[in-house]
Amino acid sequence: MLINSYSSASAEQLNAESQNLAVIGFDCPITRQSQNQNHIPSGLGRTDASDFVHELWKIKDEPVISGISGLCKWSESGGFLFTSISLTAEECEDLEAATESVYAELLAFINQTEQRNLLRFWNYVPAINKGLGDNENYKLFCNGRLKAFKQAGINDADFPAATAVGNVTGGMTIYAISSVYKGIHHTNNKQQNAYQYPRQYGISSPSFARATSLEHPKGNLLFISGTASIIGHETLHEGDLAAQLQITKDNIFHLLEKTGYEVDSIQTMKVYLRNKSCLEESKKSLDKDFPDAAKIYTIADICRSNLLVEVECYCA
Ligand code: 3EB
Repeated sequence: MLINSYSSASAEQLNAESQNLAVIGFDCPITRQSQNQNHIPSGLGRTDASDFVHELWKIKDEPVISGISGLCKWSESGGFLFTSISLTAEECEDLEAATESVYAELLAFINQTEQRNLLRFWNYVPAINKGLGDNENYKLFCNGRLKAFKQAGINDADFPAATAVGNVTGGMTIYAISSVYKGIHHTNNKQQNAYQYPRQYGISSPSFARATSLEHPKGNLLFISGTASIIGHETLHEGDLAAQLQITKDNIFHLLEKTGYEVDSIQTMKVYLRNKSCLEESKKSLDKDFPDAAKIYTIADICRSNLLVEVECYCA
């Protein structure tokens, strides 16, 4: 079964462990050297109070094979494939073109493997709120992503669960989990499908599902996408952290209910905070409703500048 956890071990310690599909790093720059390590730099920050150093993905009791193909770093175990590409700041100066080519390469690589069913994408984009209107970086990213998906013949109903937030280091890291097993992509009845958002949110709508689940012989699993204080297509409670957290939790409860997962099936919650000052209130709010889930609090810009917090979940 696919296991997600958080670790306080160093990169050196984790490099010596052979069973990790992926070791995700925080508070470290996206450089050329980082391409060669068994380590994926997220570009995200941590808060001073953080007791984690890395995020880990592994398969219980299964060997891992890994390699590099072009820009793709990949690892494979138990029917799951983890693939990532990182670009330095200079390499993503034209963000739309860079995103399109990264997605084209990731999708082409994944599609020629046995694990070609897309389950989950993470997108850590530079200065995501920089630029005005249709030139905001998030919107340029959405243009590049949608072009690559279309070019690969992947349409709305096939988009997997995802997160897209702004990193704090510059550069861009995109990573994906795919599988030999086909996932089921879910909508949120309280939210408009992101791929059908109206024109005001950009030329290209965001290409993701609200959640993706998998019925797996060794146990079912569910990825809940980055979830925020949005109802319909509108941001609610601008500037009010407590209220944004409540809407976010309501959306997560709805997705759990719709997909048939219990609250205590949530293994991990990865929380993205626009400001360090959001930490205490967010912890209080999430610990109250999800006491048993392991949580990390990262510093990231949320893709809409009026959102303070976003939360994703992995359930198994
Ligand atoms: C939203 O619901 C908030 O563009 O891949 C959440 C998860 C969000 C994924 C993406 C964006 C993405 O529209 C933002």
